[in-house]
Amino acid sequence: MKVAVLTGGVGGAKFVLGLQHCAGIERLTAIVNTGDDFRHLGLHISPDIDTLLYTLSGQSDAVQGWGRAGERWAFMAALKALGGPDWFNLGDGDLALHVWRSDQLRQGKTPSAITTEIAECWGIGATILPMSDDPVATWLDTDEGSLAFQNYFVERQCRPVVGKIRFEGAAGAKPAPGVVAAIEEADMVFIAPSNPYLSVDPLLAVRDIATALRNTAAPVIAISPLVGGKAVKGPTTKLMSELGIDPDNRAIAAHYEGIIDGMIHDAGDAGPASLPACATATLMSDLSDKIRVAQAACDFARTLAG
Ligand code: FO1
Repeated sequence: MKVAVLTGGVGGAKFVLGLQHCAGIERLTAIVNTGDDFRHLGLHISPDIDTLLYTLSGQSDAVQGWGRAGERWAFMAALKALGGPDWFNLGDGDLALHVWRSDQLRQGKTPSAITTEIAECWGIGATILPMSDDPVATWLDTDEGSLAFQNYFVERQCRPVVGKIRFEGAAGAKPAPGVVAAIEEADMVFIAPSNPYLSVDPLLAVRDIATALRNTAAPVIAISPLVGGKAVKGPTTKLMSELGIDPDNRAIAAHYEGIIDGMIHDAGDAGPASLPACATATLMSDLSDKIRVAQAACDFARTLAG
């Protein structure tokens, strides 16, 4: 079975880890949001790609979700002592990845080629593809002005009230090599339980990705990020309220209309009435939860496959 999954952020990475352990998947391709990417201290940082690389290679900080387990922080302490910016935390080991990626980019390699090399180096079986090798940047128009994603998310801790979300560069961005083929060849496609508006919409803003999803004969299933009416982590429901959207699964299904054929949602929440849905416990605390949710998603997708 060939599986493609669109993902971004910590919740998405957990689901992809579950898929990586599911029986019967011979090819797994994760297509990852790069709207969160930014330049910081002269380095190119690609947080959602790195969260997935760390998670799938067993190196992630399980409590934090992002960054590496057992990280050291000598660089940040030295940076702070210099009066440098300390709102974005770069662990010593994590820093090596940003320095390496930035150097490879300067030498003319593409983000997708660099990601493939790192995934191979760390023994990751799944294919990890940035959504595009072209720059796309998520911006939020807020009551504090226009903020780049990481300034909104990390520096301002999602406190500003959001009026509009923009994906700069998306209109002219091409999918990275392999992205469209992974969707076209997949037997099932998943949209991971990532924030629909911040983590998945940048992917859908790349026209050829949205077209491939609309045209595929394979079932496309979204896993709702809501558990008990709230996102496990992050600002999903706060954002939905600010954008005038009811924070429930019906609204998320409507948001993905024309893209998805079904939804997996938490058993504690009402499902959407507009399309086939499967209720299960979707909280993914340990590895067995992640595998169980991923397996439920595969089983449900099979029931929808033509
Ligand atoms: N998230 C935070 O909330 N605070 C941080 O200081 C932080 C640092 C960081 C460093 C490297 C990296 O790859 C990710 C990091 N993240 C941090 C997570 C990141 O901001 C992600 O964009 C979000 O988790 C949304 O997906």
